[in-house]
Amino acid sequence: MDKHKRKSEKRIVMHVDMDHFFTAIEEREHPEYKGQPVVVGADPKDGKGRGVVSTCNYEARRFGIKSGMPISKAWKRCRTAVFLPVNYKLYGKVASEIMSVLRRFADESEQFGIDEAFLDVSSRAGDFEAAGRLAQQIKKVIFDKEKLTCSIGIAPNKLVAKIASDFEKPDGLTLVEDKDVESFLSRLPVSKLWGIGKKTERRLNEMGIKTIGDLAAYDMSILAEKFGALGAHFSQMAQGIDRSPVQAGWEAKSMSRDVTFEEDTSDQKLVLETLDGLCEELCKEVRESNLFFRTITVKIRYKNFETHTHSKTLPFLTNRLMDLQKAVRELAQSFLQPERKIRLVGAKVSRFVSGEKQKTLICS
Ligand code: TTP
Ligand code: MG
Repeated sequence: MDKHKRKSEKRIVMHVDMDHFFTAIEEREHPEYKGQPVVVGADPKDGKGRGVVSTCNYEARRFGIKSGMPISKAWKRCRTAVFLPVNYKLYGKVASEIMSVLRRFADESEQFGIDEAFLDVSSRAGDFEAAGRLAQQIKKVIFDKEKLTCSIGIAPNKLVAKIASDFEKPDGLTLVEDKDVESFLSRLPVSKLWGIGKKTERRLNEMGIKTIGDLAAYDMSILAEKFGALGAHFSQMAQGIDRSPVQAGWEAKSMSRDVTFEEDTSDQKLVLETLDGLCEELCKEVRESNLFFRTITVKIRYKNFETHTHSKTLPFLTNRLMDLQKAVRELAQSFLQPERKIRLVGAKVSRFVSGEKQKTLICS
């Protein structure tokens, strides 16, 4: 009992995140690109290209290029960059090799995105010093095996570990022990916290809350008044409190595909058929990963860049194309307006469970 209690009080969680993942793999495969700005994403077509940047290396980031930016804008910022198409198959293969290495180093592991994972190393490491040594070892094994660097954050929970892994990127290692959580978080902007996006950040800034320290010190009852149940959650996060477990079986947080049309379109048939195609690609990826999903999201970006998403959670887990296409078409119908031209459509699946876990769910 005592032992249990100690263990749950003193958690040591690592967050491992690969550095500029897609472009790092491209540089590894093509050493001649090293040192040059490299961008992976849609075809820039001399500034006329549609679609977005998936990622870029740190040399390209110096020109202000970043993930999600229109590829035409990236091209204007650095015309001499090496622009490459996305090679999902290769990146997926490298990611699964890295994940299998990481699993060996953890009591529990949880893949959280294509290039990131949480590792619970509480009993493996015992204390932060040993966890630091373990992290160095992980970095070395990944580099020796894959010739890729990663950044690691070590903290008492997932929330702080994830912020820590981003703190000294690239090739970083940041340890935040229990006693340092408050001072580590206090000067960082509130946008570093999970779920605080641009809109919420603006609202908080208007209330005079800029840093996580400001948020931690803010009157909880006012936060609850302004943000409802989320208010208390924000306050907890700001104090560095997060009890969510590192949970094996819940693999990548989501898988998505999107397409930017060559020309903005109001052709509803084309939009729906394009979504059908995206569903096929997604389903293939989900099945190859031995996963099942429940939540489906459709994204539509209109000509003026106004972007809407609609989601639906099914009452069952599935990986059937039919279920996905039906849900996606239903969700898309609510966006389609004959007079509005569409620039981009996307489909995403989330709330995964792995095939292994699905079996236990069915049996139990
Ligand atoms: P990230 O880990 O967010 O980014 P990164 O690894 O490229 O760079 P960093 O060193 O800052 O971690 O995402 C992992 C991969 O996911 C990234 O290489 C490309 C892909 N990705 C997209 O395709 N679109 C996006 O908007 C983002 C953020 C990532
Ligand atoms: Mg990364």
